[in-house]
Parts: sequence; C-alpha cells; structure tokens
Amino acid sequence: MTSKETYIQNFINGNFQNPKSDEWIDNFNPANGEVYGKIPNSSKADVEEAVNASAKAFPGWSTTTVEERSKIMLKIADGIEAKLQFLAEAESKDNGKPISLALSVDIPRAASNFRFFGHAITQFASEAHESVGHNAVNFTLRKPLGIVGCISPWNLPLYLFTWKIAPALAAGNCVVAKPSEVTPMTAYLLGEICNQAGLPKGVLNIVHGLGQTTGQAIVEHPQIKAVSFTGGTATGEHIARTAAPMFKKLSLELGGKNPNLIFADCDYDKMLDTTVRSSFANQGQICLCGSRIFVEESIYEKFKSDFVARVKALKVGHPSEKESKLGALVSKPHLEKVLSFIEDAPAQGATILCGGKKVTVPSFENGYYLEPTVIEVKSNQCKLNQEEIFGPVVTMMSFKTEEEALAMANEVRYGLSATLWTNNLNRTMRFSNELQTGIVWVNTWMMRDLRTPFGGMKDSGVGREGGWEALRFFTEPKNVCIQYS
Ligand code: TXE
Repeated sequence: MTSKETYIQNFINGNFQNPKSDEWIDNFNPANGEVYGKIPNSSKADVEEAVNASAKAFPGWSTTTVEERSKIMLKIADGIEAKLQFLAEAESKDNGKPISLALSVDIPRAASNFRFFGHAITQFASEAHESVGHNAVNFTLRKPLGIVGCISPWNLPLYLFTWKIAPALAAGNCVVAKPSEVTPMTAYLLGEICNQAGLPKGVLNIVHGLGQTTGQAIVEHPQIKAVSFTGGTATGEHIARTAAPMFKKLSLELGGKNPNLIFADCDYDKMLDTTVRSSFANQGQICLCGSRIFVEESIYEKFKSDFVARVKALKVGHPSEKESKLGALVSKPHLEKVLSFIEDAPAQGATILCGGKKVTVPSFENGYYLEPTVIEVKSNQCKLNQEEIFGPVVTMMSFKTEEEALAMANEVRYGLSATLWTNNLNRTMRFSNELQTGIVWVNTWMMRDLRTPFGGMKDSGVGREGGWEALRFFTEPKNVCIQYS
C-alpha cells in the first residue's frame, strides 16, 4: 500500500482531505493484530462541511434526469467490478474475512447494489387515483428528501455501505455517509471510483470517525432529513432517541438471533451443507446467520454428530489462504466479547460440543482467530440463546413438536430472519404465517433477490430496505389533488 492509502482521508465535495482537527484513529489488521493505517477522527466541523457540500450539490443532482443518474450509477458499478481483486484484498485486510468471500460475495454485491438501483430508478413510478364522481384526480409526486445520512457497520463493509448509498443517490438525494471506524478502507476507496464515474462533487460525502462523535453529528444535524443505519440494537435505540424528536425518517437494521428450524422430512444433505454456511459464514458475523439451531428429536443425534464432524473440519487460517474457511474476527474487543459468551456456557448448563478456543495461526500469532464453536443448550431461555453473540458460535437443541419449535423460534426479542427445513407444504405455510421475523427462508439461506423487502421486526429494526421499499424510504410522497370542471 502507498502511504496515501494507509492514511485514509475524508471525501468531501469530491476532494480527499484530512480531518480539521488533525486527529487520527488507529486502523488494525485483524489477521495479525497490527496497526496498518490511520483514519480521520472527524468532528462536527467535518460533518458540517460535508453537509454544506451536499446542500450545494442538491439542486443540481435532484433535477438531473433519471437517465443521467442511472448512467452514473452503472458506471460506479463498473468501476467497482473493474477493481474487484484490489477491493477484495483491501476488504479482507481491513475486516479479517477470507479473500475468497470478499471476492465472491462482498465486492460483487457492492457493484450489484449500484447496478440494481441504477436500473430500478428508471422503473420507479408513483400512483394516481381518480376520484370518480368528484371530477378530481390525485397523483403522487415522489421527491428526494434532500440530504440523508447513511451509517454502516463493519461485518459486510462495502456491501452494506453501498446498500444504503445506492438507493439514496438513485432517488436524487445527496448523502453524508460514515462507514464503521473498524472497517473504513473500502468506503474510502469508493470515493475515487465515484469521481471517475462522473458523480458530481458533493453528491456523496464520506466522513470517517467514531460513532459517538462523527456518527452522532450526522444523526443530530438539522439539515439531515433521514438516517439509514445498520448496526447493533443498542446503537439503533440511541439513534432513534436522537432522531425521533427531530422528526427524521429512520430506517434501522439491527441485531438478530435467528432460528434455524430443522425437521426430519427435509433434504438432509442440502440442509447440512447450508447449515454449516449459515452458522459460520463471515466468522458468524452476519446479522442473518442462523445462530439458534432447533432440530426435530428423531434426527437430533444424527445431526449432532454429522454437524460437529463438519464443523471440526472447517479450517481457520489467514484470510489470504485459499483453504481458510474462517478468517479472523473483526477486532480484539469483539473477539473478547464472543469469548466471554463461550466461557459463560458451562454456568448456563450448556455443553461445548466443539471449538471454543482461540486459534494461533503460525506467523500471525496476534490475529483474532477463534475456532468455530457448537454449543448444546438445555433451554431456549439461556443467555446463549437470547443474546446476540455475532461470532462463530451456534447453539443447538432438540424439539418434539411443531408447536414447541415455533414457540422457541419466536421466544426472543429479535425478529430478523428464520430458516425452515422441511418438505411439508402445509407446515411451510403455517410457519411462514406465524414466525415473527421479517424474512423466512425455506430450504435455503441468504438467497437474496434485491427487489424483496429486507429488514426485521421486534428489536431487529424498523422499516425495510431493498427494491421499492428503499426508494420509497428515500423519497417524500406529496399528493396533488386537482378538481376540474
Ligand atoms: O456496532 P455499532 P458495534 C451487533 C453485534 C455487535 C454489536 C455491537 O451484536 O456485537 O452490534 O457492534 C456507528 N450515532 N451488530 O458496537 O456501534 C458506528 O460508528 C451514530 C449487528 O461495533 O452499532 C458504526 O458505523 N452512529 C450488525 C455503526 O454505528 C453510531 C452489524 C455500527 O456500529 C453511534 C454490526 C451513534 N451514537 C454489529 N454509535 C448488523 N445488524 O448486521 C455507533 N455508531
């Protein structure tokens, strides 16, 4: 890396610049525990400058033709794709995830986000209602909101950053965005790609820094009309408290504790392969991971031995090694948090079936590696089944009846997604209706069609992203009623 790339800068009004305070935060490489760069510790003043740049750019961008906006978005998608290898390496180094995952999932999806919303905006339309008998017709204008804030987490850095920015820009808004301070690198690299694609200056501004300062300054800025946030539930609650009295629009995608319900009549081999993935992909750091496995009693012992054997065979290693199925966890504090759940397991009457220990990778002894861990629990009410661990840890227990399985699936404060393994159509429909989650996968996991509504209920969030939902969120509907004679 060149020294310019090691010192990440803010991207404001199309320029790369240092934070006004000249204060910096260390950026760690999770694979070896070393500091490999610095990121701006931006203050309110930096956010103010970003908002001013957005305000100046808004009249032009909001009236740019949809064809032109779409063209620029597609060019950004092409720009991301052209740098696939480079961005995947940067993502892997910043986050600790295997390069193979960044190459096959994170970066292609970032390009897809821009391409999808670049196309979607050309098809976005609003309704008209004719008031028959009143000589009146109503139509709805959908105007961009103005300046919006997008705040994203560290688990899928460029993937989730662009998932918010793309619909916001497509709808004609200007954006002040902040990636996680733990994984800022690919968001920084996106700025150059946007300039090359011809995105006008000030339309997208990327400010780096801590949540409590930079993030807070975005959320409480009076000119920022809406906030789209993905992250922890506690942070989401704090953001809601700040934004609600200012009557801001909010989209919150928060934590999950997703049930993976396995019935004896399922396609067993497919279920087993997918369950290994849904438990440990991205070191288990995906809000959609199926972290609570419930298995029908008649196949419980078989599943337990097959699953544990498969999990033991997963290789934990340096993210750049092809054979590594799991890389490093994102940070030292996060590794310690995950370990504390594991250490607490025996006190909750739970049994560690495999894993549970830190892994020492030769030559990278200070990296944040952890064995994939399977814990057998006795009750769904224990902390391991009720709190989001967000690491390579899954729990499992058996159930006797469908009613019992459904009750345990719903008996949690979260409601993001659920996975159901069965070939019984009636059961599929009963669960689809009764599961208290925003997403239900049946005989699959994390199959994403970007047109579908994405998000959770209960403490997993407010609102939905994806497709028209996102474009509706980032626009203000205005009804016009015309009576004629
Ligand atoms: O996330 P934070 P953390 C869960 C997971 C994890 C826990 C905490 O359980 O262990 O959350 O993770 C910004 N105003 N998820 O603490 O803090 C912050 O800078 C404005 C689930 O690392 O929520 C970052 O950009 N912004 C999850 C973003 O919020 C603030 C993904 C997310 O960080 C802010 C990540 C504030 N006051 C963690 N405070 C998912 N749903 O996928 C922080 N931020």
